[in-house]
Amino acid sequence: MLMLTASASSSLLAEDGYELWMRYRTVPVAKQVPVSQIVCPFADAATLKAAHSELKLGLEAMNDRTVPVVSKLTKQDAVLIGTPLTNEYIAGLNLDLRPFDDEAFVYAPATVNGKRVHVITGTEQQGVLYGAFWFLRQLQSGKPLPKSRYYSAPRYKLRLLNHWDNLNRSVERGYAGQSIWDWHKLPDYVDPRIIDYARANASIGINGAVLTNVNSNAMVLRADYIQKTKAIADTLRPYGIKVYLTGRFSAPIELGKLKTADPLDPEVQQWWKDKISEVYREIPDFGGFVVKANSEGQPGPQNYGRSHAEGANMIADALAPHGGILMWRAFVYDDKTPVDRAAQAYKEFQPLDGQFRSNVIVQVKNGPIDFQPREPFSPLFGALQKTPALMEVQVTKEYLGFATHLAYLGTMWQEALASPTRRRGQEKVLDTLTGIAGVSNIGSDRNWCGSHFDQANWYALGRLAWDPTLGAEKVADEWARLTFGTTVAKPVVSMMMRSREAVVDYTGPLGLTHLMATGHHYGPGPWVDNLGRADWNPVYFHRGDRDGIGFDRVAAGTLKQYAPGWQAVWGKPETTPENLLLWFHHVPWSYRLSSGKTVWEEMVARYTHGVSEVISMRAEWAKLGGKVDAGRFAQVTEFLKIQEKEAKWWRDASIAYWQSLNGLPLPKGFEPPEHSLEYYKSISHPYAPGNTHTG
Ligand code: BDP
Repeated sequence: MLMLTASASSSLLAEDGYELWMRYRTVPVAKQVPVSQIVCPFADAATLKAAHSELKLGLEAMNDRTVPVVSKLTKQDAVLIGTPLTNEYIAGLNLDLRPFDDEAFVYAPATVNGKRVHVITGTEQQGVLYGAFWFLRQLQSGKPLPKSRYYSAPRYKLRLLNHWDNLNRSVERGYAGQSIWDWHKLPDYVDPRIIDYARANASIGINGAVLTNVNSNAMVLRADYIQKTKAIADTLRPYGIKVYLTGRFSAPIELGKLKTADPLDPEVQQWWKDKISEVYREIPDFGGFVVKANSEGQPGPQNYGRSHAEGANMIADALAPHGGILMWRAFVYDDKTPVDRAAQAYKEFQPLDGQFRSNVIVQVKNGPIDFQPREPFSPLFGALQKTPALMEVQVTKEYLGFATHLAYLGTMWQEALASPTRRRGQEKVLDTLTGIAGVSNIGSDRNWCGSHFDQANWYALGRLAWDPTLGAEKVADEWARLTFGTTVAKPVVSMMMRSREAVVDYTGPLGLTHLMATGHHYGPGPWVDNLGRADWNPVYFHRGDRDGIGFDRVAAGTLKQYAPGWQAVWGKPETTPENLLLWFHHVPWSYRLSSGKTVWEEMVARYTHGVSEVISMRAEWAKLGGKVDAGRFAQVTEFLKIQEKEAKWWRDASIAYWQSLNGLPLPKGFEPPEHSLEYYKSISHPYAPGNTHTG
């Protein structure tokens, strides 16, 4: 097995970020937790092996001494790992684990045969592995070990990464190089990096990976590709990570040479049954499919006059005998331009509630439009009462500055997760979910995510899917301690906690949305009005003109999709929180806000504030020189410089455009845009990364 090189005393040598948050560095002797041996009698069981290998790697590096893996307890300060069935010492302790979830773990300090030991156990090996990572995290981040039994279980069963990776290794909306799945060399060669990918995921509790793009390719279901997927599944299995694929609805035509993909056609149904059985013959624990149907040109049941439920149920029926699940995406919009695109998902899916098979899960983006820097939560959360829902968030920063902008997304996801639905008592969005799926930001770049800080978003996905009540700040603190070290955690967390709001401010304050340039979505394009469909154009979303700005979603009827409690809050501009004002209302430029400023004055102030936040993040980071290794320090420094330049670009281009509509002067004390609107409109980035969308 490939192991990361943990260099004991090199904390200030240039690092490249490959180790992610699993940087095991020597702890000062006075702060070390002594560990003499790892007692694991069933050392060859695959998942236990992953657990003891990780403990050995981490403990040896942190304590700078050898820690053998043994089957007999012979020394003080041993770590005992295993389930009661695989470790007799643990069985002897008679810990009652029966009610526990099979992924839960227990840590208990104990005395066995007169020796002080740390016990890491669970009913299943998977829990033991999670416990091992937790134990290392505690030591690495300088946190004390609990003095009595500690128990942790994941809140959700489904904690998934969705890779938007194509079979040619390009990654849709990927800013970190190529896909980590090297389909061409698979199955004969499996890049050892996949093991490190698995370790990283297991360390934060992610238990499933959808390998392929939602804009899918039927070929992944061809026999030779099933072998390739099997090779990945075999590699991820010891780490408790199941493999899923995206299912192309028209695969029976493209691969099976049938004339139709109509879900009610018996031949089509048989094709899916046979194909799915073939997959399960090779990969008995295959997780299932994600399907994007009748959305952005993808085929689906509506092509045959059938509903989303009829389409989903047909594939779900074929998966059911094997225990597979179907995640059917609610990100749909039909061919006609709607009154409000934000209303589409609810409009199509809410009426289908109750019509889906029990192994169908509707996968809903966190907001009603499309991963924008700020949106209210989707009205489908809480409205689907008979259908399980999965929240889909975008870890890759398509709309928040690609890899170069520092934007910690934990705060954004927390905002959605912690929102009350106002439908049933104290219910929050997080109470309505069966899982969380994150669109991956992982690629072949040495640092995995394209930037060091973007690793935090991968980390936060796993941690919040394990426990959505953890809080973004706590997660940021954990990540910062593990990734940059305990001494710099405070300033790093402070940068992270402000970062997303800074992006909101310099790209679209007060609830503005969908203002980016066409296709690649890099940089501002609020003026765009010439795309094939009205609801692809930023002008459709902001509705700005000479007199006012904002989308009146009360008049559009969209507000009615939310519970009456929200209708009361968001129904009037005066009661709507200002950060969503222009999302729900069209107001005159002269509309006054609580600050006493007009909407126009407030917008200019916020755009400007967004830029100054980046300037201040740069200053905060600059102070960490010498406290963070030179390699990562330099890259973050350069990226923050890019972010400042681009934040100013967003601000200036947006202000120039709004002025061209409203003809208003800039409020006193604010710098005018550096260039003319024509200049900003002329900027083009034909080769911006991640733009492989062909749908
Ligand atoms: C949009 C992306 C597009 C995806 C789509 C989706 O721009 O590349 O295919 O989401 O989620 O935000 O299906």
